[in-house]
Amino acid sequence: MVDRSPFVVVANRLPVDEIPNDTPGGRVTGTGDQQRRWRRSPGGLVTALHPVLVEHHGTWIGWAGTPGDVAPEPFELDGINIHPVPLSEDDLERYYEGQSNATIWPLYHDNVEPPVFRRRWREAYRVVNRRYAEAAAAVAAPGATVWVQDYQLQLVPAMLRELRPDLKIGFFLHIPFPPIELFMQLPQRAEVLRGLLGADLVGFQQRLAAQNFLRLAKHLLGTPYHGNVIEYEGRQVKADAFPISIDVGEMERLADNPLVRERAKQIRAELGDPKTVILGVDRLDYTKGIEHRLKAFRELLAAGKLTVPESVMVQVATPSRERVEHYQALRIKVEREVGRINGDFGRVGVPAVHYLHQSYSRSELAALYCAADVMMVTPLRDGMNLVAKEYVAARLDHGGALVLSEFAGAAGEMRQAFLCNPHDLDAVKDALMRAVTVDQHEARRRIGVMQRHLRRHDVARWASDFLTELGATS
Ligand code: ADQ
Repeated sequence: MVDRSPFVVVANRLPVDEIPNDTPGGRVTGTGDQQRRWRRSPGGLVTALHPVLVEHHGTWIGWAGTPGDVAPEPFELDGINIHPVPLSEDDLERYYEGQSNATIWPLYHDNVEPPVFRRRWREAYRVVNRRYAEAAAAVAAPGATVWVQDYQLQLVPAMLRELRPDLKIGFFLHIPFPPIELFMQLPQRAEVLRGLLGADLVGFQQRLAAQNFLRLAKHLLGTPYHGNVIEYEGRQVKADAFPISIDVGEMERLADNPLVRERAKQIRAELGDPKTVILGVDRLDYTKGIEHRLKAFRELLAAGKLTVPESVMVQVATPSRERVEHYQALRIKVEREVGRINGDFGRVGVPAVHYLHQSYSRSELAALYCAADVMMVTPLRDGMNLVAKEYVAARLDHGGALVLSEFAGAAGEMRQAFLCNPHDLDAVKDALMRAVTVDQHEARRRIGVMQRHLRRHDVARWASDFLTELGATS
């Protein structure tokens, strides 16, 4: 068992992946039948928090990725104490796929798909949130700082405060926070709101989300607020915006690697050296606007404004939440649209859309970014969207153009993108055509401005801004 920690991160998932026992390297835990091998999973959040966790002998609490009633024993990996919490198959179905991803996720993303409400999912959400809160209460040192992450764990702050009033508790929501009218649909609404109000600081991607939260608290619980501070049960709860970012240095290093640059050239060659490569990279999620983007491309081909093989689209759609019904339906719709475009506009050996339902390494993603003339990021609603930031950071050559939805949090910072309303197909087509035809000088200027912004606002700065403000709360 690890010592109690002065800094604890609580997230649905641990920043580790279990790898097969015959894989070389990795951290080995247990012996005999119980032997397991672990590797740190890539990701901006862990990269940003790693130095803080190492410096403060910190602990990360979360699920290790394999369902079961018993979690692996806590262990240390790369200077971080890893504290697994168990999730059974039932928990995954009800708390994770159900309440988190079929109720809260669509509701918080403007109801772009209708949320599903089930009483047994709500109960599971409560039970699992309590499990995470109890784990945090057990490992946090007196007066420790605990940082709870995201929509799966919105009840944890209040549960934890009840168990450990001595702690400093922060919460960050990675997805949008909806306006009052939508939030009010949630059957568990007051409980969720009170859950969040257990924190000293509630962080959001955008100012608008923080405002939604302040107004909601007043509307639902009658709690007054001054500026961005809510008076709640004799405490002060602060709500503020902390737009998340990426590990800019990592993406720049990848993009500068000769192997990645070579791979980017190879990708273009494999695509038949077209004049224009249009790229989409998303989790296969109905919030990402993949269908809308494909439809815009199809209509431009039909109108002869774009032609094959001069223009090709590459759509990478990472498999995601495959057991949730909305996601199964989306996959069918996207694949039907890709088939339709290729049927109408492709030729033997020359498809109009290359569709890849696969996960890629960071270096392959960087190569794709470097190979693309136009990156299309067109979510109907998105907390931030890191792909937009990764693309810009990867373009050390100052090449490329970004088409970006106004409904992505990233649009608040990346004003030099070709912004569009993804619900308006003509606006998407117009933004895509402007990006395809923009003159080189103008394109370079736009990417340059956005890169300078990103270098000053990377994920380490995001983490330190949040933790500094949390430290300053009374
Ligand atoms: P996501 O909805 O998952 O994140 P996003 O911000 O775009 O969306 O992050 C996706 C990440 O996955 C990126 O780092 C991207 O490189 C990676 N990725 C995508 N496709 C991949 C593939 N095929 N193979 C490998 N990696 C792939 C949620 C919110 C966002 C918010 C983030 C962070 O929905 O709005 O920006 O959290 O807060």
